[in-house]
Amino acid sequence: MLLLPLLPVLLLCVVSTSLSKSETCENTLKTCSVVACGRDGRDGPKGEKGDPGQSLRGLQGPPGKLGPPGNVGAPGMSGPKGQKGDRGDSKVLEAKVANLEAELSILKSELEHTKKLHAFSMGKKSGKKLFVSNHEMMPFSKVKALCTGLRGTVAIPRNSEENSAIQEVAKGVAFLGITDEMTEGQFMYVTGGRLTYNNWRMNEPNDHGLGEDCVVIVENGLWNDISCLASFIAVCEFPA
Ligand code: MAN
Ligand code: CA
Ligand code: CA
Repeated sequence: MLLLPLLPVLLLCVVSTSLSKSETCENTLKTCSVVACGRDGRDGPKGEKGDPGQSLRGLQGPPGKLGPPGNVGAPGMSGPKGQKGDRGDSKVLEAKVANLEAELSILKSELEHTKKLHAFSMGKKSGKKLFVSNHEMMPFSKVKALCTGLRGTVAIPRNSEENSAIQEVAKGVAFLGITDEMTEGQFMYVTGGRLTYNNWRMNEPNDHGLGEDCVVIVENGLWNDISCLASFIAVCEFPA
């Protein structure tokens, strides 16, 4: 029904196509709205890339790593001016030094005098060691610490005279600065070196019981080896 009005045009197209074989389909399309041409042509070339799409953006990612530290800044401004100092008068300073030296000289001679008086009061004999005791009983380690703290050492008799002096000062059983803690049976001075004088009691040293590595001077001035952990009178010695 609808084709009816187009019938003359269709007829014309079929006629013109059959009349000229060289006439292209393209040209035919210019003149004809409906065409009955030859077979389908090949695919055309690929078209240009299209514009980006309009779909939703993805979620924002996590922050990036901390960048490297910046350069050191320029030095700050200098601070305010300080208060005016004392007058650097060298004459005043020289006088102060002279006064201090004079005072020091007096103090030195006073100290020497005090030391002499003190030694005399302690019964110190000229050219002889000084043995001192507070008559306190304590283990050997405490005696050592006490004497070194007083810039002295534990009493050591190097001869019978010193042995008697220690015996008199101690007025009881006292530790001597002698042990065989290093090598059993080899008694040494705490200040170093092997014994050059001894006054052992008969049958001593015997390293009795669990062992005895310290030495005491007993009331009659004789020596006995004894436990270092037992407590006896502390006697310290100070140089002659
Ligand atoms: C006795 C003797 C000593 C020993 C003491 C220990 O007096 O065997 O040699 O040191 O006991 O207490
Ligand atoms: Ca011993
Ligand atoms: Ca003993």
